[in-house]
Amino acid sequence: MESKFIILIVIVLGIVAISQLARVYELAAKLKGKKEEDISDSDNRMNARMMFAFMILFFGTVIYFYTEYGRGLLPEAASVHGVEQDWLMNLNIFIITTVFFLTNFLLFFFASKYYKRKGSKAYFFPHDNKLELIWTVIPSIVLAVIIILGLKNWNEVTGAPSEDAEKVELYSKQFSWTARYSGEDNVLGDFNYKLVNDDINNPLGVVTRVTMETQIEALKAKIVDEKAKLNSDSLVFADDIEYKMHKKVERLSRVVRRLEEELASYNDSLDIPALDDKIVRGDLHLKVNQEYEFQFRAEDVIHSAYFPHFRAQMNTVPGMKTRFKFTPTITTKEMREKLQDENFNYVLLCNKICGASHSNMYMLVQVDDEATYDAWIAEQPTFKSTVIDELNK
Ligand SMILES: [Cu+2]
Repeated sequence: MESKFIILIVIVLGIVAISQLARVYELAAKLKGKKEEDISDSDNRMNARMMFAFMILFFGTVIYFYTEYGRGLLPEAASVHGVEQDWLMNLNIFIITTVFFLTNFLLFFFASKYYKRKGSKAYFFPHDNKLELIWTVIPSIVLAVIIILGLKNWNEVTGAPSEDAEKVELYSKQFSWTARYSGEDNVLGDFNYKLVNDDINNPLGVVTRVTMETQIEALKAKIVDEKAKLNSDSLVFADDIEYKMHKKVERLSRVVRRLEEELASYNDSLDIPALDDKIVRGDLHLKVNQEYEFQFRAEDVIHSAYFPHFRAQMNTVPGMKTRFKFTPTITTKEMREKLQDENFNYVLLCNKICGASHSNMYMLVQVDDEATYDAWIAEQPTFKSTVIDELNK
């Protein structure tokens, strides 16, 4: 830290010293009666050589950073589409790097080779249709290829899943992820944000008759509570607080009314898909070579579900469902061996700055072989056993 600070000071002072020297040089030239536009051949030659030296330094720095920081990139893609995506990324880097070296070489090489010499005259070259055509058409074709390949890859991630894709919901809120597996039937139970209630262990607002009934009772109790405070003789509130409390009672009453309407026309068969759902708050387990379709929801603000090792990312948005699919291809154990890192773990990160504790919003992801996964999922309790049976007691 300290040494960095000293280096910074040295650089700043160096720049100040150079600019002062240049100023002294200018003043000396003025005293000698030289005009600013009088540039000698030796000045031009000097500039030409500096152009060439700068090019070498510039290229050297770029190569250094490519090799130094190229090693910090992610390990090989651990999903089917991720391999293709990496190929596409490498193609882009290859094109960008080639064009970068080519154009910058021409720029600095020409500037250093064709500097002004005494008696030489610039060649008048205002326009050439052929050249214009070449540098418009070639980049257009290259761009079109990149964009078409990119769209193809995007469609693979967001397209319709195959029949045997397993459905998993990922629910985001400040500042955690909760997963819901769809269970034996591979159908996620319906949800309603009005039913989100941590007290009855229904953090995702899963819809069943009993969760609706319980939530209506809970909200009614809240309303009674709030009204009691408002009508109490011993409590006095400031006007604005009293206004807010009235508003809250109105809002809660509205929610209760809507839920009661929904309950009146509720069909009990809608309970069935929810019963075998499994809510998981610890690590997210995935089976290797199994296609997954993820459904995302957000409770509060926009978050983003980012699986860097599977090359997948999707925003999670309050009030709507988003989705994508991928197939993991390398188990955690295999990846640990490949990287020779005992502690390696796949992760699901939040990739939107969503608030104060954003950096803590992640979930470890375990990619298991079939037997390990099957044993794990069998141990996870169902929504029926953790919530429904409790509420029905
Ligand atoms: Cu977040």
